[in-house]
Amino acid sequence: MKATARAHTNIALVKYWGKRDQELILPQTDSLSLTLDPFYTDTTVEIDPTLAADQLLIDGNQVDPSKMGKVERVMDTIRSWSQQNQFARITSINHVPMSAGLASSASAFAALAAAGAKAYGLQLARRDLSRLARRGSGSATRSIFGGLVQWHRGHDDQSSYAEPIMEKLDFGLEMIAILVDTSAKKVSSRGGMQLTVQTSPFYKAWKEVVQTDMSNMLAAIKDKNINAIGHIAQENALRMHALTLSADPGFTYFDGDTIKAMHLIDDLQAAGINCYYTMDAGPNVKVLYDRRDRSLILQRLGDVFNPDRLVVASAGPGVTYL
Ligand code: 2P0
Repeated sequence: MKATARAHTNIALVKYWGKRDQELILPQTDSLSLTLDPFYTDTTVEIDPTLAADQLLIDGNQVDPSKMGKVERVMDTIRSWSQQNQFARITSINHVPMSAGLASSASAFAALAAAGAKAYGLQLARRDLSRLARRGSGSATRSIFGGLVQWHRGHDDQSSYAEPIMEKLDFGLEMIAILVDTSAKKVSSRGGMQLTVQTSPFYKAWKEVVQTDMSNMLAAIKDKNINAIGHIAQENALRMHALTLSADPGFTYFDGDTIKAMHLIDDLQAAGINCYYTMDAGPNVKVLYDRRDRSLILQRLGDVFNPDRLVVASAGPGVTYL
């Protein structure tokens, strides 16, 4: 009747950027991410037979029922799979600083899927938990697992799930987020990716890019080759952002400081310091590197950006019950 789960956010190294089914959230391509340790969501789901609808409290604030569409999609699926029709009280606490510019939807929907399934008595394999989380938000599919995770595009609901590539990292891949701007984004990922699929003349080429990047990335992970992982992630991110520029109307998530950070990392690379950048649906820049180089890179980034705008994140675990 009541369960609490914790799930962590993730950063995509090969990006998901487009759906082929809006209802089930079936993606156009595979994607691959690193689950992050410091940022997570704790969610409790408690069935309450007296409720006439689900209730949601996020960080202590009641959410308007008209804004619960994504949550309802997950909860309705749980009710359908468990053949129950009762509603629940859902309480969610984000330990993802809104200011970090890291998507909390990945951790939020992964935690909701895990807590909801348990509260309703479903005993789901983690693969099926990832299919359930997928209905809330694409990136949540991957947050069921820790470490490096692949989301298979699949050909239908059953075959589109996430799978761990390496749950416990035994090499030094790490990330620093440079928080260049913390205001709300103007174009949602959901709207932005849909516009891109519909209007970018480069979308077909993107699907081919992802196929190549996925196989090269899997090989680089097998070799524990951080430079190859970083290089592929950086090129993949640039090509994703080239898609937004090529949409109609074209748009970008970058702002001036995004470009400034990219140039700084290019300069560090040219000076022989191995670090790479990736950006998601927002202006913040995430730097990938070997943890041995952490203090040197933090120092160089701190020469240009305020050190309190730099957040270090290492690999994190998959979903757990509290
Ligand atoms: C990713 N992003 O692979 C990509 C890269 C942002 C850039 O997944 O519509 O919140 O809920 O499935 O997962 C962010 O989009 O979108 C995202 P929906 P989601 O991490």
